[in-house]
Amino acid sequence: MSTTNLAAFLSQGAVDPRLGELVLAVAEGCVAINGHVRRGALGQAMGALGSENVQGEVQQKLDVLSNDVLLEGCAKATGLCAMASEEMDTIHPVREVGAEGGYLLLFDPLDGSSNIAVNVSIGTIFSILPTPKDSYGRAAAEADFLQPGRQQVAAGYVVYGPQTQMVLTLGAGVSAFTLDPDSGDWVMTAADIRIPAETKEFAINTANTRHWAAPVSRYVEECLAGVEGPRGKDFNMRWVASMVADVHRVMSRGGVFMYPWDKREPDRPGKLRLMYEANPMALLVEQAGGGSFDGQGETLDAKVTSLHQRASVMLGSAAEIARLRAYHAS
Ligand code: AHM
Ligand code: MG
Repeated sequence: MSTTNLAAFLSQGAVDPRLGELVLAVAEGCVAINGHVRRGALGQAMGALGSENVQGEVQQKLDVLSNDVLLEGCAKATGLCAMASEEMDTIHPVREVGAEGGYLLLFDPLDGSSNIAVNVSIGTIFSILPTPKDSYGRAAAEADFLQPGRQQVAAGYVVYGPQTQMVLTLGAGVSAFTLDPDSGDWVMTAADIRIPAETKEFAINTANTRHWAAPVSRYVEECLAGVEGPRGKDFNMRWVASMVADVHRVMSRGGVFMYPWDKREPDRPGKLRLMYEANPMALLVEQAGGGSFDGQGETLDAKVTSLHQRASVMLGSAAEIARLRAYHAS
């Protein structure tokens, strides 16, 4: 096991020091969030707030607390120009974009909110975009954020599970860091993570079976048919209902994670949000040799029209995503 810590990893030659500083600020914020998560009912962070976010979801105390931690902690990163979050209607400006450009940070501060009360793994998801050239010398605007996921210069998540781990890409491979509870250091515990191409596991909320589109139904039915079916092997189904935990399992041992479009709200592309859920996860999965698909094309190429845009999400092992893509095409 390597003992490279996150700060040393980020200070390697090719990484822009201001990007490294920003990722470290996110990581520090996540240490603070981790503290609140670990204290649970012993602290002040459990329960609902009574307010709703821009998506009309009831906010938990931990959602808002985590958002505040990241807003305050990341603002000190000198290259950061503005932030956006699942929990805020509009962007949070930090400083004007300098002559050499800067960064935009997006996050879902506390993913898997429905699992807070039941002590099941939850997480933080983040995405970092460059400021567009035409923003240099002025304050960043919301329109500056509306870049396809392909433009991300970094993406990651932290899972608050039995261990607290950060999985990170700077656009060239994926590494994992485990938070050492004694030293408070993020210690590199996996480098060049590769998602196995083949799998026997899928993750989807099967309570929505009757609402699915035909290609998704076909895919799941074939998995369920097991060794007697067209796949010729038995599958396992897993659904934590925290995207971070479900994607972390895919990262660790392969599989496919789906929250696809369904017929409940035909005009809504999906439940999950493109910019701070689907895109960062899609970049991580792609960098680990997997694939992503939104029912039409690759998630990372999806056109972005609004900050809180929803997306149909299918990601994981390359062969499974290719199969889902083929089913959607036929
Ligand atoms: P959140 O960001 O408000 O926590 O919502 C996103 C979560 C994902 O983590 C998870 O995959 C999904 O919602 C679970 O949805 P459902 O309860 O419909 O299964
Ligand atoms: Mg979320």
